[in-house]
Amino acid sequence: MCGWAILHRLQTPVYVQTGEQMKITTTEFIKSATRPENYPPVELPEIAFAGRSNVGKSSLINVLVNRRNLVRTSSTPGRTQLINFFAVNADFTLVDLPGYGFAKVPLAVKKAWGPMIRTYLEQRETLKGVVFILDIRRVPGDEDLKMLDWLEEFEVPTIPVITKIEKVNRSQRDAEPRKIMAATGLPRDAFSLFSATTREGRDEIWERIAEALDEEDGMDLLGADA
Ligand SMILES: Nc1nc2c(ncn2[C@@H]2O[C@H](COP(=O)(O)OP(=O)(O)OP(=O)(O)O)[C@@H](O)[C@H]2O)c(=O)[nH]1
Ligand SMILES: [Mg+2]
Repeated sequence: MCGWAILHRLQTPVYVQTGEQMKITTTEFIKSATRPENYPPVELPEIAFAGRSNVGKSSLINVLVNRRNLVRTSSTPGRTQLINFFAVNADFTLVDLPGYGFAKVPLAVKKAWGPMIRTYLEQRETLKGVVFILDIRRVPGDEDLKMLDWLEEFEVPTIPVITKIEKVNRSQRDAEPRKIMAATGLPRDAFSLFSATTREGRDEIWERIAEALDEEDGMDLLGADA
């Protein structure tokens, strides 16, 4: 009985708790990196967060792990220019990717961004999925679409999230995502709606992350209608 329980535990990854709430016991900053040789060792499965500068990537991570300031958020867009790795429950890694699209970032930084992100998406063996974040009040731009192309090209399972939803009224909550669907070509059900202010959508995003971490069940949304 006891042996079976242990075997069962070994076969069921502890981070997969679909239908239950994800329990966060520890969250820890591991390191920052720009190049593969500086990434943390290939050990834990990983979920990265991508989106335009100031869209709310760091805020989303903080809400997920119930920490006010694990990841630095900022009203000055373009502050995060490194790939930041965080370990959760010593079980899996969350990665805050530098944002794109901020006009005032120096040209050299802008030029470095593309190869840095492309290389990460292409080469990171432990990457199980990317939470791709869009602002409900903004029609996706060229850089958002380029990011989606890369995710598709490298076959990274993608969890599209529309954030800052508390900023708009009920009717815009229906209307705005339609513009986002038209621009990205993704269906309405592909998107989870989220607000870092009200924490709405948090549990659903955790469920989708758990699914992506569990490789077998992970769903490649972008490839779904191919
Ligand atoms: N109203 C509202 N504000 C939000 C929400 N999410 C983030 N913000 C605010 O948006 C600003 C940017 O948030 P960050 O989480 O720092 O955004 P980021 O995507 O990490 O930005 P960079 O690191 O510069 O790429 C901050 O002032 C946040 O407080 C949200 O759901 N609702
Ligand atoms: Mg940030």
